[in-house]
Amino acid sequence: NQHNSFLMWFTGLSGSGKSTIANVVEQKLFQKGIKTYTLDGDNIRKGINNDLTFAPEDRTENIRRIAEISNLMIDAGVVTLAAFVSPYKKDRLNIKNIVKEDNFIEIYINTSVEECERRDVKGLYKKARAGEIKNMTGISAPYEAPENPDIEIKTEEVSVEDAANKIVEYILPKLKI
Ligand code: GGZ
Repeated sequence: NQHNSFLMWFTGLSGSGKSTIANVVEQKLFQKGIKTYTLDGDNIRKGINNDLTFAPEDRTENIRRIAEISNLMIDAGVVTLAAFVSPYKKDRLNIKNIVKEDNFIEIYINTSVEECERRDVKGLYKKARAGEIKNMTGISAPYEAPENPDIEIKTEEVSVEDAANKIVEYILPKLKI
């Protein structure tokens, strides 16, 4: 009952659906008896990275630390999911210098900024428009979309369930259970 472990990295705008899809993927892997853990803003930015802002250099450091933590989790045999905006191409590339490239799966949750702003689950886009939040990705800070992600999910066209199934089908052969 040993399996490979690796890092599934979800990138996309705030409100794009990264955590929602990651959580369903995790449920499906749990049903198969696979040990997983999800890193996201809730457990990282409120904890170990609570010293970091959304300025570009702090986002870079945020992603670097998350990659190092993910590397430890992989070492421990855990299939790791990470859901972070991670808007800079160079920061995402750097993950592959920390986690072995073969162990890194990039999943682009592609939701337009118009749709994220329409959903505005946390009211952050509204605050950004009002100038109450600086450096809001998609509004006042850039998002550099992946050019060659391993998986791309267009959430305006695909259901959460179908997206999660697509991701699970992609990774099952890599698990080599
Ligand atoms: C982007 C922000 C910002 C700004 C607060 N820009 O939808 P959420 O709330 O839960 O996800 C977003 C989260 C982004 O943190 P990350 O660690 O993923 O960002 S990065 O990878 O770029 O370091 C959003 C909230 O924090 N949030 N301010 N200005 N998202």
